[in-house]
Amino acid sequence: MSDVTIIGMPRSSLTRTVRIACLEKEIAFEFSSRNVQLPGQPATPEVLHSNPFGKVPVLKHGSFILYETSAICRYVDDNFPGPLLRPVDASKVARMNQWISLAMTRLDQNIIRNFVIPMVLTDDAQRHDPGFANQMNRMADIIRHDLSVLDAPYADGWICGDRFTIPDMMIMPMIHYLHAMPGGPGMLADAPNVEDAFTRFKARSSAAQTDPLLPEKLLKSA
Ligand SMILES: N[C@@H](CCC(=O)N[C@@H](CS)C(=O)NCC(=O)O)C(=O)O
Repeated sequence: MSDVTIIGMPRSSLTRTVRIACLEKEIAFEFSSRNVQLPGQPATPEVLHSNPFGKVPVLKHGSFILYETSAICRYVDDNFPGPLLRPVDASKVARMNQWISLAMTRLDQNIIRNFVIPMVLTDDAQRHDPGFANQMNRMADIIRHDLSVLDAPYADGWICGDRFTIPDMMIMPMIHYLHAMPGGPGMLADAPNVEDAFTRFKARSSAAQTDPLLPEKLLKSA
């Protein structure tokens, strides 16, 4: 039995990020969604016990408990043998940290919180409300801008060059959700290097093993 457990929700993109990090690092771990709140529900006592902010993912390694996606990914990379999830050169590590920060503070907000989640949670009547449509169009413009910025570094394969690193593990699950939304494939078509990276991401074993398997109903409703 492994002494590493990832606690989270199968459809949480950040939980997926840390599961991908563990798979890419080739470490044995358990994934547990037991007693984790359903989306939109208050945090459960079990989650609050591990993270007083009530969020997932959480990593447990023996008696060590860690929350915050970027901290977990770096811990996994730094504390276990296995393939490096970061570049080697110091300036490239600094660049990777830039992308990690951007993924966590901007892309997660713009793509997941301010576009995907409202699109999925809004019912048909609200979705056709002009105010909501305008807001989503504004977000789509911001996301198009963000993708255009990412497109340049992705010309090298992944965001930090030819190695699949931690920010890719954050960004690609977000792109997976974006791609499932109305207008998403069009936004990606305008960022062909990001689109190409997404195609290669889907072919990775770590991506297949963590696929959120979005139900047809959810996609149709979006
Ligand atoms: N800053 C945190 C954010 C974690 C977060 O917002 N997780 C979401 C799932 S992706 C969550 O726990 N949502 C459940 C809730 O808010 O009750 C991190 O980087 O891990």
